[in-house]
Amino acid sequence: MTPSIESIETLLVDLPTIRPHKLSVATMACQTLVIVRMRHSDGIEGLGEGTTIGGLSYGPESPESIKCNIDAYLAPLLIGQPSSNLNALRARLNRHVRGNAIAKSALETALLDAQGKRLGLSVAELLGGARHDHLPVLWVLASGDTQRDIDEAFQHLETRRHGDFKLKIGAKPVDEDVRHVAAIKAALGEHAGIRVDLNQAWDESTAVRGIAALQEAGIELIEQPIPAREQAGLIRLANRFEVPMLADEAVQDARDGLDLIGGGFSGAFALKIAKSGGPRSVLGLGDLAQTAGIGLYGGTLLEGSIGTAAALHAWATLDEMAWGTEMFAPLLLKDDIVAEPLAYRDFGIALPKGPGLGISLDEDKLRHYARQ
Ligand code: MUC
Ligand code: MG
Repeated sequence: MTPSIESIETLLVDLPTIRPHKLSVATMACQTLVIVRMRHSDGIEGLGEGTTIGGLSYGPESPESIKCNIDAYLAPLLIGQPSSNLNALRARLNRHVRGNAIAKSALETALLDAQGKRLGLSVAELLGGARHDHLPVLWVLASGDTQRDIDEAFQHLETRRHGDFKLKIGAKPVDEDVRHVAAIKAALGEHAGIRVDLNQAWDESTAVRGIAALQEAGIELIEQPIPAREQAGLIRLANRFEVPMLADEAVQDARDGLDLIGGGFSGAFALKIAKSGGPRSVLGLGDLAQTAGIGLYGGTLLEGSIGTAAALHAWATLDEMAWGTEMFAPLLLKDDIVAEPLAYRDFGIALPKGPGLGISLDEDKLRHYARQ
C-alpha cells in the first residue's frame, strides 16, 4: 500500500552560540531552530529544519511564524496525502500558501529524508546523484573585535578547518568597517581569501565609496551591499567594479535570478534552501545560474546540523560551486541535537552518508533544548 503522511510535529529548539555573532541586522547569542518530525504510515520518520536569523530582523519569517504557519496551514495540507510524490506535494503547498519559503523548506527536507530512508537512497541520490562528497566551507568572522577575528582566523587555518573567511560588516561607519576589514586582510596576507557581507546595510552611493576601498584592500567578493529590492543598483555595482558582487537577499529563487541575469548582472548567487523552499526547489535557481555563467555559492541561514545536511545534499549535486560554501553554522553552536555531528576536515565538510539526510536525532539533547 502507498504510504501516507500521518503526523507533523514542529519544535522550537534554542541553542546558545559559542560567542556573540554580529551581523549588521542582529547580534546573536542564541540560534532558534525549527525542527520538523514528519511521521508516515509505514513507520518512517522524516526530519526537516526551517531556521532564520535574529527573529524578524533578517526576513519576514520568524521561528515562531515558521512553527505556527506549519502547524495551522501547511501541515493540514499534507496530512493524509501519499508520502512519495514530492512534486505533487510541492505544487499543493505552493497553490494554497504564498511565500513562507523557510517553512516549506523544512517540509520539503522532511519529505526527502523520509523517501530516502524508505528507498535506501541518500537525499543527493534522490536529487539525481552527488558529484562531490566533500565541499569547501569558510568561517564567518563576526565577533565584533578585529584582533579576536584575526586570532580566530589563524586558529582555523592552523587546524585546516577553514581556509577562507567572510566578514560581517555594515553596522559601523564605512571608514571604521573598511579599517577593520583591511587590518584582517593585511594580517592574513595571501594565506586566505577574505570576503564581506553587508546584509543590505549601504545605500548605493555609500556602496560606491566603500567597495572602492575594499577592492583596494584586496577583498575578493562583496555580498549584498545594498537593499534586496534595489536589483538595478546591484547590477550597476557589478558592472562598475572588478571585485565581483554576490547577490544574497536579492535572489530568493529562480524568478529573481532571471530578473538579475536579464538585467545584465554578472557575479555570483548565494543559494539557500531556506530562500527557495527546500533542497529540491533551490536547484531551479542553481541550474539557471549555471546556464547563465553565474558563479554559485552554497549559503546558510545559520541552520543546525539537519538543515546544513539538507543543503549539502543539494550542493553536492551541482557540477561546480565556484565560491564554495558557508555551511559552518553547527560549529557556531555550543551543542547539537544530532547523534553524529557533521564531519568538518581539510577546509571543508564531508557529505553525510546513509539513507535520507544521513542524520539521526539525539533525543535527550532535543528534549533538553526544546522550548516548552
Ligand atoms: C547571510 O546573509 O549570509 C550566513 C553566514 C552568517 O554568518 O550569516 C548568514 C547570513
Ligand atoms: Mg548574506
